[in-house]
Amino acid sequence: MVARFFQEPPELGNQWDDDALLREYLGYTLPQHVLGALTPELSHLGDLGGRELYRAQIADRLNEPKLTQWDAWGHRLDHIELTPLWKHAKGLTAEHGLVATAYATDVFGPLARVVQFAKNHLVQASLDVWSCPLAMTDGAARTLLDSGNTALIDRAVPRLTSRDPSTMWTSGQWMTERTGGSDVSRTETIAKKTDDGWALEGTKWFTSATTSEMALTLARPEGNAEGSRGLALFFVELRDAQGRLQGIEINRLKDKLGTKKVPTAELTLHNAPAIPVAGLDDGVRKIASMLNVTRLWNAMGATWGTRRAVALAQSYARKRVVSGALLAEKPLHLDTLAEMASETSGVFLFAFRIAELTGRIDARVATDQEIEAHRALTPIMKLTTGKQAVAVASETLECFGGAGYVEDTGLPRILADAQVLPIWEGTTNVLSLDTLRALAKPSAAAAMFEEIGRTAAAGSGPALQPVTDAIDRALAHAQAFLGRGDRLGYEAGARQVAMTLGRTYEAALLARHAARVEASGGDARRAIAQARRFARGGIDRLLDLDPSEAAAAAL
Ligand code: MFK
Repeated sequence: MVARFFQEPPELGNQWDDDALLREYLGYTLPQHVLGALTPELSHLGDLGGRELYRAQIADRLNEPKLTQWDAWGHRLDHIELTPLWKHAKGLTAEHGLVATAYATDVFGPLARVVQFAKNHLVQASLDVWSCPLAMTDGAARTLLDSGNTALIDRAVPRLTSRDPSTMWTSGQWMTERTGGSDVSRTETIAKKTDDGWALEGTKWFTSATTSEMALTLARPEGNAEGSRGLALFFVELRDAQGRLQGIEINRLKDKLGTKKVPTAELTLHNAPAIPVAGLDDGVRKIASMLNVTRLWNAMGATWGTRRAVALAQSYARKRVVSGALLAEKPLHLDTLAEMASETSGVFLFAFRIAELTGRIDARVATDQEIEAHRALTPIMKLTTGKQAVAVASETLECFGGAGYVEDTGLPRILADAQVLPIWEGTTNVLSLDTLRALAKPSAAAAMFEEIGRTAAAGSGPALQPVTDAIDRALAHAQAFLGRGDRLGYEAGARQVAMTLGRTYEAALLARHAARVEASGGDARRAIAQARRFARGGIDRLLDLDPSEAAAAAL
């Protein structure tokens, strides 16, 4: 009889039990009684994320949202039917407060965002980018609260933060038009004054999660000046009391590389009723609260995406035999996994540190310096972690050889979904330029360098000395770059300096994490090894090239 070999697939366990980094981090970040009270819920979510929801996600693989534009009798419907897992996810969101927890500052104070994202971290990788509507829902709640518009706050915020699935709303964020998603100043949608308010006329080119109950969007009130200052921020309720879309047609769903379960649509707005959120101009500045929240969610997407990728690769390494030994026993494969795991820990610590700062700002206890550091570090976080997520996902597929390229293993989806992270919510280059704009304010630059320096100082010790040295060199290099006078060189190096700052901060956070684990009596060997590896792998990305060289090499 011929021997027949079948490879065991990777397996996931309880994602709370299996995630040492999350448990270590929460162990020193949350007060003991808070963590103790939360642990049963975190363990339950970890079990769902690694077992039931992961199995449902694999079973749901071929389902996609479906748009039905017309009924049999010619009525316009524009109904989007969501996938089964997404329908289930709404109940889970309300029950566990995946958005609402951020607003429970009465219970968790400034740590509400840490608690919120710890919960999300345990389930979102199994929920097919359901994080997209939640990001926008959370961003909309924050933006409305910041706007001071009490009528809209009363109407929408209790629904956006509801813990009851029958009353919970999600929100869209409609910024991108055919003129572009990066430079929104050319937005063509017009807001017209009507007898009883305002109505929007235009097209929106990328509206994610179009099944939401409301959206925040930009439009130019008739007669306003061109450019972004002439744009206003509007609140739109998509449906009337009978559930019919109000002045909105769904032209089609986008045919995308990944995020297949996200119903991303092209819309036409014709007489769509809308309410100004905060005056009739400066819409970009007024939607900035939303951008900062959705960028945090984006980095969190990188956090749970890389964590899932590495967990699968680690499981497989313990099952797959190659040339007489498990992959987990092969030095070269271990070296590859070490790289992936160190990047993943860097992503985690960066995103959760910004969650801490966001929580302090939300709870109104942040210092001016923290607010300025948060402003500069948010685009840096988003652009750094987005690129890391793609690199880790790509390496994960390679860890599985051919199986990583076969759709029904569920693995290619990880790469396809990761690839959106550097694109939406501001591309790497757009955010690099935003970083330079933020750092042009001397107090913001000082606050950011102070934050990185203080973090690095908390991560010192003999084993961490090479990390400290690498951080010092990279910071000095970045500071010298930011002081340069030539405009072209400054712009050409924007990504290099932003990436250097992002990776240097991650190295500092990794070192501080190792020191904290050690101080709490834990086994810090993994954390120290990751910090050292990360710093040695190259955190300084500044090349010091003349911009004319880029021009010569580019085209
Ligand atoms: C898993 C996670 C899922 C997440 C899913 C979300 C799906 C949603 C899909 C999408 O909608 S993708 C849309 C992506 N598009 C963007 O994210 C926009 C990218 N472009 C930028 O971010 C540009 O930098 C920007 C449009 C903001 C530039 O526009 P402008 O008009 O040139 O603005 P400018 O002059 O930089 O800023 C105007 C004001 O806003 C300034 O304030 P002042 O008027 O007081 O000077 C800025 O300081 C302020 N501002 C801009 N960005 C800010 C900000 N303030 C705080 N934080 C920021 N991030």
